[in-house]
Amino acid sequence: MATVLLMSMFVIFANIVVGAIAVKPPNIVLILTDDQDVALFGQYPMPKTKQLIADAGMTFTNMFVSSPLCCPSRSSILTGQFVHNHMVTNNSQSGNCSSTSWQSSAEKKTFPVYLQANGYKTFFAGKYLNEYGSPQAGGVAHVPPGWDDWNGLVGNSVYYNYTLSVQGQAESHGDNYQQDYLTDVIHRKAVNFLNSVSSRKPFFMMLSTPACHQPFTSAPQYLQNFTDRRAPRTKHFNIHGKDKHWLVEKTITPMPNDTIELIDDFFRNRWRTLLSVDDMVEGVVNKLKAIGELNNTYIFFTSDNGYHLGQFSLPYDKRQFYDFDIQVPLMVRGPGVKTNSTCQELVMSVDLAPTFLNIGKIGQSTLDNFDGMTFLNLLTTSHFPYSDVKEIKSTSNNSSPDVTDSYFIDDQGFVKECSSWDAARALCVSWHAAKRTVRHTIGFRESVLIEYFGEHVNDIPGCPSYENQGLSQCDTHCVCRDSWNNTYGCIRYETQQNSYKYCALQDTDNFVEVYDLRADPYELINIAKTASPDLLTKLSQDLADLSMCAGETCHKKSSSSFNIN
Ligand SMILES: *[C@@H]1O[C@H](CO)[C@@H](O)[C@H](O)[C@H]1NC(C)=O
Ligand SMILES: *[C@@H]1O[C@H](CO)[C@@H](O)[C@H](O)[C@H]1NC(C)=O
Ligand SMILES: *[C@@H]1O[C@H](CO)[C@@H](O)[C@H](O)[C@H]1NC(C)=O
Ligand SMILES: *[C@@H]1O[C@H](CO)[C@@H](O)[C@H](O)[C@H]1NC(C)=O
Ligand SMILES: *[C@@H]1O[C@H](CO)[C@@H](O)[C@H](O)[C@H]1NC(C)=O
Ligand SMILES: *[C@@H]1O[C@H](CO)[C@@H](O)[C@H](O)[C@H]1NC(C)=O
Ligand SMILES: *[C@@H]1O[C@H](CO)[C@@H](O)[C@H](O)[C@H]1NC(C)=O
Ligand SMILES: *[C@@H]1O[C@H](CO)[C@@H](O)[C@H](O)[C@H]1NC(C)=O
Ligand SMILES: *[C@@H]1O[C@H](CO)[C@@H](O)[C@H](O)[C@H]1NC(C)=O
Ligand SMILES: [Ca+2]
Repeated sequence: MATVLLMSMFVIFANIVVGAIAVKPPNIVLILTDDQDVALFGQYPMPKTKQLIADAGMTFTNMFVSSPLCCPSRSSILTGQFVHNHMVTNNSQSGNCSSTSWQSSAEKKTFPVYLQANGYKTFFAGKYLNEYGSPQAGGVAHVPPGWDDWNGLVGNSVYYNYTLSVQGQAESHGDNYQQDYLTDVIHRKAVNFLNSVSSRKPFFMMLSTPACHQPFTSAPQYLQNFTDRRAPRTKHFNIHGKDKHWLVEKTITPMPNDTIELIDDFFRNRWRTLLSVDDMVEGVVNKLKAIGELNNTYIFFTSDNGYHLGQFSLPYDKRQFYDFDIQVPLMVRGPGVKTNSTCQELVMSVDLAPTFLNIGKIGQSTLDNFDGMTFLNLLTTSHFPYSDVKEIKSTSNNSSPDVTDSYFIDDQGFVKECSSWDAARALCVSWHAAKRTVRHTIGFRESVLIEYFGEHVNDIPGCPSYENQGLSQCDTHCVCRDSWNNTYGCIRYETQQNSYKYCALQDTDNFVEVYDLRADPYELINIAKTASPDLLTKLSQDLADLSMCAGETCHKKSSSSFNIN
């Protein structure tokens, strides 16, 4: 009897041990850049990242953020919630950016809290939320919950002369490149952390770089790169937006020469800062390989919002609802992720948190509480049919290749990838057939919600006539980049048949912009006055519904089938 009991106890014990080894969840690395676009070839200057993440995994061609501004967007990444649920509406504490109210509510339910409780060792380095570390919000002593190893930047992105909160203690940095360049500091801290991880405990690592945000300070060895380049002259570059909302109408077209010079300078400097991120990606991947964890680690690479440089004569910034500001890169590699693959499914920043929890084997009932949905099934190939195609024959016949796209359709209808792009002439000078595998869309989600609250300040330096007018970010000949009434909700649909965007502004005109992105990918023609009333009713109703969703209702509403042709 005793022997039998002992035997069965041994069996149970052995199972637990074997089980524990077998089910150690994969590690996760999230690399989050600041203000890196898709529309202006933001991924182009990163050849090592392309090789080590994109070619080794999956590239998403339809990844959107919940709001095109740092603090609201980052709060969505952390909580997996839309802005109307986490209530971080702008970059100020009064708009809940890292505010005491955020700390006592939404921050307690960010994804690292769940991962840590489920046995992950968690590490953070870099920019967190723009108001993090301010004295009114607990200063550097406030270490956000869920992080075992905390290295949070005080304030907004900078490259030198900053303070980090290292486990709640201030660590000051000056401007010595070898010691202080923030992207490199994040790189070194990440490698040190990887030296300390145990092979028995999974880890989560978030590396949040200042690149390629203002002030665009590159490492000294990269100051001379890209001198021959200039900002892409996209189809919407330096043209006046037609039938667009008030703030866009107020821009100057053609842009003055000094504005264009500034834009070209910003473009080059943004790319230069990304070269250090590229080095960091290489360093982290090599270290993961050296410690034997690379094949059990998912690496996600994305950004908190897009960017524009001269589109519709908006000099520079984000904060608008056009694709250039709301679309961001997303590349993922990891166990079971098909190499060299592309996924066209609509995914969002709010999906990241539930996807991490899914990888961490946290139960579906917890995942259901997030506004976003896990896309782990899209990453691993076993659940869906997909087609491997060597060269993709397009059904459309566009005889003039769109040289502003890294992928374009040649006059025989084949998809080509640009391999050498002449920025000065805005020409693709050589290309090869696109060889990526493309997965047919399965309708993971059909719509995304974007919410934005326009910022305004009273004091407008250099533009006295704009004081106390409800505007902000005015420079480059007093063109303003934001205003109280640049406040909007948008729904963007993407199905196999249709691609629409519907945006409703909360301004004195209740202005509406609607785009048919299949027919008009550059959002040149606002069809709000010409579209069928049925379509407009459907779009505005779906926007209203999604704007009030929470948790599971967001999943249902964003996937509801689209019936209008
Ligand atoms: C991905 O494709 C590129 C060419 O586009 C090739 O050089 C590379 O070896 C491929 N990588 C993998 C992991 O299949
Ligand atoms: C800040 O967050 C709290 C808690 O979620 C919410 O009640 C409040 O309305 C938010 N403030 C703003 C300005 O959105
Ligand atoms: C850093 O701060 C020092 C002292 O205030 C200043 O002299 C230096 O120019 C700053 N460096 C940068 C890159 O801003
Ligand atoms: C940056 O410039 C250096 C020096 O010209 C060059 O060796 C290097 O290949 C460039 N790097 C990239 C990624 O363009
Ligand atoms: C602006 O630049 C264009 C093209 O380089 C040039 O033709 C024009 O004279 C410049 N205008 C001014 C005011 O400098
Ligand atoms: C990772 O690679 C090691 C050594 O090549 C192997 O023993 C291990 O099973 C692999 N793990 C996974 C998850 O593939
Ligand atoms: C595509 O366009 C070319 C040039 O206009 C034409 O010759 C060809 O027949 C077209 N092909 C199709 C499939 O429409
Ligand atoms: C941020 O939002 C709060 C609450 O609505 C508002 O009082 C504050 O003025 C906003 N900040 C800016 C810079 O617009
Ligand atoms: C937007 O706000 C500006 C600044 O307060 C104001 O001049 C303009 O009339 C407003 N436009 C609309 C459509 O609300
Ligand atoms: Ca940002």
